[in-house]
Amino acid sequence: MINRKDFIRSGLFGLIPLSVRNLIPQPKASGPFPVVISTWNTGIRANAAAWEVLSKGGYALDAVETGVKVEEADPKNMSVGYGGRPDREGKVTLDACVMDERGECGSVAFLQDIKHPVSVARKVMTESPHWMLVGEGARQFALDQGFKAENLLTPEAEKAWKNWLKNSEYKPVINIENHDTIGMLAIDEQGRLCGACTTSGAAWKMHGRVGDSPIIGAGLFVDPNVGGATATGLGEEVVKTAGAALIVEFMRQGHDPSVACKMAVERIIERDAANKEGVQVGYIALNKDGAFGGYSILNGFTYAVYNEDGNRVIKSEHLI
Ligand code: SD4
Repeated sequence: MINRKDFIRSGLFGLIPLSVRNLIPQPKASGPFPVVISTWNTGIRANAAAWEVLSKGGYALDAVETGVKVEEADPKNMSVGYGGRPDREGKVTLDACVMDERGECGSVAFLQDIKHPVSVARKVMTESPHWMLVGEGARQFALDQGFKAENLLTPEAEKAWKNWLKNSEYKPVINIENHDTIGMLAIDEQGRLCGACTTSGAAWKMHGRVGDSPIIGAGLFVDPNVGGATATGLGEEVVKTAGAALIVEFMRQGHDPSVACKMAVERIIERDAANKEGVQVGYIALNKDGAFGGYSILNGFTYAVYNEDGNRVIKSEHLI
């Protein structure tokens, strides 16, 4: 006799029409829930805000949105939202996405003047017939939804840009001094797994450049039957190996989250080993049972976890 869990794992569950599937009693959440995990040391503050939602029995999507908004609003975080480093034209352009426990998603890219791109991404998911809006279209949509336009270039970020202009040298390097994109995954008390990712992207990028962070399957992916993964680092490398989706597929094959992240990091190296000098990518993953892990190419990547054991930073294992 096949049990419900094995039946879902077999893939046959997916063949049942959604209307019938919803009538089948959902399994009781099994993990040490709630749990929230996010990229870098700064994730600790974002986790604390997400925990406020989760610990009151709130919804994982509200938790990840609330959590990453802390970083979007912080002018000291020069990789996300307000205060983010601009592109080479001096424009702050933002990328963000969300994915929920149903596998629904919303995304914005190359968005200007709006402090909370993650909330616009959520609106794209819930209030538009599309999954992604970019540039001026995304900005107009945000204004129509009641978001207000504001200048996101802080004096500090402008100063850093003017300094950079002196040599105008672009090195696509993401390291300990040039990071903080926040990717966050959470499971709420009911076992709902949701994720969000938000960034101002690579500093001094070309105007119009979009990274991995708003790309579903690259910067973020959630499969409610398996788990979720999210990325930070050099987006071009993450996209070329479909990083987050790859990790979810490795977890589907039975690998632990940290092993799945390691395998995805190795895939980046395998693809083009000759050109990886100084390239950093860090992944974190959370499976549907609440197990988590992370892995990066280079030393220096950290992530923050909040669960029943408290909120703490974990130094990621790394390849090099
Ligand atoms: C990007 N992945 O736009 C982002 C940058 C990043 O920490 O993660 N910075 O490529």
